Amino acid sequence: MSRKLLVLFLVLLLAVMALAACGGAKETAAPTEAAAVTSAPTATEATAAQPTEKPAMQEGEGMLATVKARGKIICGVNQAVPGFGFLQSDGSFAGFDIDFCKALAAAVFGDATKVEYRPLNAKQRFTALQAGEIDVLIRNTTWTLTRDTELGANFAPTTFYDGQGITVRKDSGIKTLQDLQGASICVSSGTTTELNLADQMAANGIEYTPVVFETADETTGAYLDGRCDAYTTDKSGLVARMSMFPHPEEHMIMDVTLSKEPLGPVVRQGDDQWFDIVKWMVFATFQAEESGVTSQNVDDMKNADDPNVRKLLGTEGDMGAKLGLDNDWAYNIIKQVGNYAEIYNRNLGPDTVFNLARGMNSSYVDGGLLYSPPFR
Ligand SMILES: N[C@@H](CCC(=O)N[C@@H](CS)C(=O)NCC(=O)O)C(=O)O
Repeated sequence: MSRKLLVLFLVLLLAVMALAACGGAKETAAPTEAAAVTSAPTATEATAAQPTEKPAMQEGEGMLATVKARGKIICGVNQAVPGFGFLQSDGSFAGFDIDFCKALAAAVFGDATKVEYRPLNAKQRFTALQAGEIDVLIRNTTWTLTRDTELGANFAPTTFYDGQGITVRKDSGIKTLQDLQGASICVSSGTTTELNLADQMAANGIEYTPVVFETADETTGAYLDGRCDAYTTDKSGLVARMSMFPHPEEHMIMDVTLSKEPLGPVVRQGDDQWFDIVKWMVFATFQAEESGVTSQNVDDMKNADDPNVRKLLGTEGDMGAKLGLDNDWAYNIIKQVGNYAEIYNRNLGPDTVFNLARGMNSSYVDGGLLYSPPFR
């Protein structure tokens, strides 16, 4: 097959896949192998940022080399969830997930600003990842077996342990799942949310009508317009979106959790070095919190006696070189973006409108689930 024909074939294949993804609850995306080495345009590009000088993935080249040659990381993000991934009125992106994009840039370039953000809705994200349009997806994405296998994704450590919840109007009288018998429920397509809802309602024998939309704006807009009795997504998303409601005090998050939603960064399968870099970028933020290293004291901590801290910060050993990075990669993350607690508090902590309790998202030393393997 000539190159032209091959490109045409891939474009058609991706277009068909994108259409299929719009169809229903089952999650679909292009086969990884065909898509991973091409930068052929897909349905996602209509809403994505302008094409970059260099596509995300070059054939026969590792991701780290590709990213370094380009001079920035292309991070697939959310633009509609305040506190996590949000496009602000000045055109900049902010949030917990956004800070992990910055941390990756700090690790790779020693400069947290070297990021291009690609806003993606739920359905677009895996196609964009597989097509090589983004280097990493950091967008309230749940780790599931299907995504880890059939969707050709590799999941870095969970950065936010979440669960699915339901928002209703306080005056609706709805309190339990059973109260949703016969209700209409607004939900976003291409999400675990849509699938969990179907499973949980069926398991509990509750008849309901899903009212499905592509974006958070449409989903919450329909709920606020009274087209649904309830609105469901990750609890983090419920809190985040409620902060945008005209009258948040009229709504409440029900005391039910429909699922486990471990959220974290995702890369394409097929590049172990890049996967390692993204994993250890996350671990560096966990370890820094555990060891008491912050953006404020990181310079002094370089001279700490603790061998773990010395290795983390590159005073001792060659941890960076093992990842293909400079030895001050983790120092740069902590100095420029902060440890996990700093990232959490900046975006979601007591001084924000969200004021989310750390709960499971605490270090294991504080009874939470965040645990870094040893830096050695
Ligand atoms: N964590 C779930 C849900 C993630 C998700 O995309 N949630 C929607 C509902 S709030 C969202 O963020 N939408 C933002 C948008 O695309 O406008 C998943 O990975 O499937």
